[in-house]
Amino acid sequence: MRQWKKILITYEQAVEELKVKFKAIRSELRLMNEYSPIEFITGRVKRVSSIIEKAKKYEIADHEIEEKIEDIAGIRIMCQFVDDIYKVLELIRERDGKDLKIQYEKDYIKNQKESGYRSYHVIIKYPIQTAFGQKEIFAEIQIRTLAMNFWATIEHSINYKYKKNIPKKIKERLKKSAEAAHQLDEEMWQIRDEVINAQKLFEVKSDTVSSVVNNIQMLRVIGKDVEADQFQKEFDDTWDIGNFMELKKLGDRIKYIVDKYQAFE
Ligand code: 0O2
Ligand code: 0O2
Repeated sequence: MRQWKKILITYEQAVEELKVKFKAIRSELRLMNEYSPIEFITGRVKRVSSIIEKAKKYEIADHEIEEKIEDIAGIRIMCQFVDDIYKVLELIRERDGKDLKIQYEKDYIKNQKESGYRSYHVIIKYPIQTAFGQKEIFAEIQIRTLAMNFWATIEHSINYKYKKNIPKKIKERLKKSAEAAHQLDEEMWQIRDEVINAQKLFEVKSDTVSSVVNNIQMLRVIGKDVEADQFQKEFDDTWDIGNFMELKKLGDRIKYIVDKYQAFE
C-alpha cells in the first residue's frame, strides 16, 4: 500500500505554486492595463483512482508511477483567443531552464485528437522544496481557449459516465460540437481586436471611476467638504451624460487638487 497522502502532498504544492506564478503574470498585466493572454487558471492533482487506472492501462509498476505518469500535477490555463495560447506558450518557453524545465510539448490544436479534443500540452519538470530536501516532479500544463475548455469539460464528464464506451450517437454529436467549438474560436478570432479594445476601455473606465470616487472620499477625509460636494455634483452630471473623455478630465482635475492638498499636509 503506497502512502498516497505523503506522495501527493508534493504534487499539491506544485499545483498551488504554478497557479500562483501564472496568476501573477495575469495580475501584473492587468494592473498595467495591458491585455492578458491568460483568462483564468485552474489546477488539480490527479485522483488516486485515476492514477491507478492509468498505471494499469500502461502497465506501469508501482515504483515507477512518479517517473512515468507525467500528469499527476496539472494546471490548465484558459485563454480567450487561439493566438493567446501561443503567447502563453512563449511565456512558458522563456522560463525554460529557470524555474521549470520543458520536457516536451503535445500540440493537439494542429493535431486534433480523434475524439475532437483540442488543447496544447506542455510537460515540464518542476523543482519542489520539501521537508526532506528538493524533489523534481513532472507536471502537465494544458493551454486552451474557453471554447476548447467548454467542450473538453463536457466530453470528459461523459467519458467518465460511459468509461470510454460512449454510444455512437453521442460520439457523433460530440464530434459535431467539437467542430462548432472550433468554429466559435475562428469567429471570435475575427473580431478579436474589437473585443480586446472594448475590454481595455471597460478597464480604463472602471479605473477612472474608482479613482474619482476615492479622491472625492479623500477630500472629505482631509476636511474639504465644499470641494468634495462640488466634485460629487460634477461627477453625477458627467455620469448621466456618459462622456468618458469628460470623466477622464474630471478625474485629472480632482487628482490635481488632492495632490496639492496632500503636498501641504
Ligand atoms: P480569480 O482571481 O477570480 O481568477 P484557488 O485555489 O481558490 O485560487 P481553486 O479553488 O482551484 O482556486 O478554484 P477553481 O474552481 O479551480 O477555479 C480557479 C479560478 O478560475 C477561480 O478564480 C474561478 O473563479 C475561475 N474560473 C472558473 N471557471 C471560470 C470561467 O468559466 N470563467 C472565468 N473567467 N473564470 C473561471 P480564483 O482563483 O478564485 O480567482
Ligand atoms: P484527469 O485526471 O481526469 O484529468 P491518456 O489519454 O491520459 O491515457 P496521455 O498521452 O498520458 O494519455 O495524455 P494526453 O492524452 O496527452 O493528456 C491527458 C489529459 O489530456 C487528460 O487527462 C485530459 O485532461 C486531457 N485529454 C486528452 N484527451 C482528451 C479527450 O479526448 N477529451 C478530453 N475531455 N480530455 C482529454 P485525464 O487522463 O483525463 O486525467
